[in-house]
Amino acid sequence: MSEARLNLAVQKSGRLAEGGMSLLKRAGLRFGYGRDALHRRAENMPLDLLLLRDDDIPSFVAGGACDYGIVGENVLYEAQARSERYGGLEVVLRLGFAGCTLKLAAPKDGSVRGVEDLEGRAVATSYPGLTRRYLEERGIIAEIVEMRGSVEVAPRLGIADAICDLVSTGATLEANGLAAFETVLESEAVLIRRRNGRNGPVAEVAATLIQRAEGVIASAQ
Ligand code: PRT
Ligand code: ZN
Repeated sequence: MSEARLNLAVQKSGRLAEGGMSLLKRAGLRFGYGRDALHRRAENMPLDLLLLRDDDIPSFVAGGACDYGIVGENVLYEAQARSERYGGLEVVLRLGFAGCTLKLAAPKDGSVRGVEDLEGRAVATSYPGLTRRYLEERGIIAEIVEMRGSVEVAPRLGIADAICDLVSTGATLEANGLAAFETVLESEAVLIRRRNGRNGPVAEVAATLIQRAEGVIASAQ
């Protein structure tokens, strides 16, 4: 019955989806259809995938709807910075893909060159929890402007003096005349779970999955 199957949350589509599915397949899992578009059923292990927006994965795991999840550290730590609800989540394994860095950046030709220049200024970001905490720890009081996307256009439009956004190649910053001056967080895809998750057969399935994933990651290095 479904009670004895492990529920694993993965991103439905996006930068984590491909790497996540590839890892699971290299770990030997074969997937068929699930009972609806949200689910996929492993054919050779008692495991079901839930296909979700990455931002929803910490909620599903914290709430118990999923036992494990694959998510970026940026999304996990932002959730934890915002709410105590996520305090019971832990990283089981770093997965070695979807690497990126959350960085503070500002217009190349402007007056913001370092964190201390942000005092009394506005910072646009999709990561208000991590950004606020980073600045507060350094004694900087700045206005945080929360944006869901296109954060890099905020300085040009006069909405903010700086941004705090994910960077991988740096091309987006460059194209918008921005330069990074501080690293807030190094991130990669991780496997997460609740600290007090289900025991019994489901925990045994999880242990097998983790062992196989470790093997795949080690052989890729
Ligand atoms: O629909 P859903 O909500 O699930 O997906 P999404 O659009 O929120 O996420 P997606 O698929 O874009 O990213 C998922 C995860 O991939 C992120 O949470 C990170 O953990 C990781 N990741 C790795 C990145 C990047 N690299 C990245 N470069 N996520 C976003 N970016 C964006 C960044 O925000 C900026 O706009 O790419 C741009 C910068 O890239 P460069 O190469 O120009 O520096
Ligand atoms: Zn998202």
